[in-house]
Amino acid sequence: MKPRDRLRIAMQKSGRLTEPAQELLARCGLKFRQSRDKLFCFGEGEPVDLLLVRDDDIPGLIAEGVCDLGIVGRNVLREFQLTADSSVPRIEELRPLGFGGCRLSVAMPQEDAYTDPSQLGGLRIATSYPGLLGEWLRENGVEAKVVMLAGSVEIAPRLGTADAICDLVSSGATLNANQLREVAVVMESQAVLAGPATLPTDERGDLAELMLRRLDGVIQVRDSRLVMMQAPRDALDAITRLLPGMPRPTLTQVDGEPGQVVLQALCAGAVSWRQLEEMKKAGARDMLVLPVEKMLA
Ligand code: PRT
Ligand code: ZN
Repeated sequence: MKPRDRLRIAMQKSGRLTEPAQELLARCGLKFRQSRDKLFCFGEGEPVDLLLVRDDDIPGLIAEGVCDLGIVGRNVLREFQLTADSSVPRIEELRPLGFGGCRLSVAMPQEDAYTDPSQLGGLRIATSYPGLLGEWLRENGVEAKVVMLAGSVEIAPRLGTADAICDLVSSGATLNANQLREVAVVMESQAVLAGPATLPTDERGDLAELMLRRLDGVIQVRDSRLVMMQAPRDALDAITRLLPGMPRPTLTQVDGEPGQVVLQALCAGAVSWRQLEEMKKAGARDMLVLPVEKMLA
């Protein structure tokens, strides 16, 4: 097989992660042309292509070397790490991506009492994540029967095929609709960039490094806000403490008002209404919170 000279990134073909992943890659300056079979998207400009697959296949495709990187839920990646054969190359989480947030939780029928994990002892727990659930049960010293189901896990208790479930939850509406109650969080998840533990040392490795650098820039910009306001000089400490990431603000003197300054600060994170109100109480006024488009140190 001829070695590939283009970087290949696997992502979900159609599902929850598809749109945000496409948007993230677009922000990294990548443009794609979709092929007729909708399996590949060819990069225009940069030598980076996409492979569109089911999310569950992504870690395996990276391990086999079919793809170099992948965008996948941490839940899918961790399950792969826990259940893959030891001869399979290790695939790591390279970056959290900040979308696709959810948690893998244990849920029980609403009427069942629950105070701690020991109550799951001897129960049948249905899940599509036997590796993650098994690890959590072991860590909590619980012996339960793990029932593997590929889908529709939430109906198992009503069907009588399980006593509890372990499944992904975001709003909790699905659990509610099935008269289930979340009782324990096994893991917090979000979409991540997955890749081999060591990147190749050839051109594709250089491309992967470039992607990581761009991604870091995009994530940093996405999470940054430029905050501007006027404030009394003696309230600066109190105000700075309220700003996300406690930045070092730039100050400008206000003409004719020696006690007042205009403050400008680049913050690492969103600024809530509550934080703004507290800054106003501390004496700030004319506050502006602006998104950042690009940043180069
Ligand atoms: O076809 P393919 O295999 O690629 O897709 P899929 O059906 O396996 O995956 P998909 O698109 O449902 O999810 C992809 C990834 O999104 C998951 O691996 C998670 O990392 C992440 N994610 C985030 C979620 C959820 N939120 C989520 N809510 N995945 C699934 N759900 C389920 C949840 O289990 C429940 O059944 O969505 C339902 C609604 O959730 P509630 O709690 O809001 O009601
Ligand atoms: Zn899937």
